[in-house]
Amino acid sequence: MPANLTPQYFEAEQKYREAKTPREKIHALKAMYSVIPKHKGTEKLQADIKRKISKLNEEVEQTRKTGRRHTDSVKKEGAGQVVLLGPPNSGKSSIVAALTHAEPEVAEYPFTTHKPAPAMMPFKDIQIQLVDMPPITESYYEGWLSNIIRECDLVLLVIGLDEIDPDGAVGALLKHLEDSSVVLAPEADAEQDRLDFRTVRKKTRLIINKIEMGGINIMVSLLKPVVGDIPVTAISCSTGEGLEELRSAIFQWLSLVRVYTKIPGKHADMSRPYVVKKGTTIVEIAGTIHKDFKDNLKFARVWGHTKFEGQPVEKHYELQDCDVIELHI
Ligand SMILES: Nc1nc2c(ncn2[C@@H]2O[C@H](COP(=O)(O)OP(=O)(O)O)[C@@H](O)[C@H]2O)c(=O)[nH]1
Ligand SMILES: [Mg+2]
Repeated sequence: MPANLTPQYFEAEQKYREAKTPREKIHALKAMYSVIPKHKGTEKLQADIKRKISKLNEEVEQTRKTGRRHTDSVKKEGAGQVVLLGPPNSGKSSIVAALTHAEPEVAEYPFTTHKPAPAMMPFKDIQIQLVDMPPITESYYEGWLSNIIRECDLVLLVIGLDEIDPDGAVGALLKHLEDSSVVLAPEADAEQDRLDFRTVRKKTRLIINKIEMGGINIMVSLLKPVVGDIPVTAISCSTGEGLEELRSAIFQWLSLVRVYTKIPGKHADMSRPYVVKKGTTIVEIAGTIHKDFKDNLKFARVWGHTKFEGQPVEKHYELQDCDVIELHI
């Protein structure tokens, strides 16, 4: 029986042939499997793909156990994980040094940072994790970087005003990521659109560093064709300009709200907020506070963004930043 393979299949197969790391190969094989016409004529091929995937999975697992790789993930801590990407010397480590208490190596020679380095950025009463990453250039990219980017909540794409070939450098970076099925975009995919072996879109902001050097407008117009609608923020780690604004912007970009709880008749506990995604409702947060609360929530009162202090709200009230909530079970 003829296989009748489609152009999509051959395209996916081509990607498989080009894939370098086991993870990239698994990814490409999954894509092949998803587009292969499912009928008797392709049964052997389907089985073959599945066999290859499971063999590669074993390989990845083995490497993970023996720990030959740097790391394929950075343990998430705090309210959100933000990954800094860019060509060498753009100022990624300088930003992390300025916004956290970490002391990453900052140097004028490239490739100072060669493994992901997480550090905590304080913002008001919460902490956000920044992950300093090795640089990405046309000729330098390691597949494991994309595994980390895949998991993060926000990407900061950092470029310095002294970059000689900014559109080339950013273009090369985006190309490497796209080859690993990661697309940098103004907004992430909606959760329900995200499929296992589909490309992920990561929410990204372009950070132009070293603005005290001048020439920001030219830089923006050079980068526009490459980054499209990704919004731009300008800073200088040398003068400190824009750094505190960047700190709060990161919180805004993560779309988080801080919520405090209060027991009836007592003062609110302002020591430690719950941090949840914007759009989370009161019944959803009740479920995270205690699993029984979700089903037994009678009503709630809110201090903060409601019209009246302590106003009773319905279960689907969307929490706002700094709301104080009192759950009645
Ligand atoms: N003029 C200027 N130099 C900067 C600024 N931020 C960082 N640098 C310098 O740029 C070089 C590379 O910085 P680094 O943070 O190591 O870049 P990374 O390779 O992206 O981590 C260092 O010499 C820094 O001192 C800035 O705002 N203005
Ligand atoms: Mg660095």
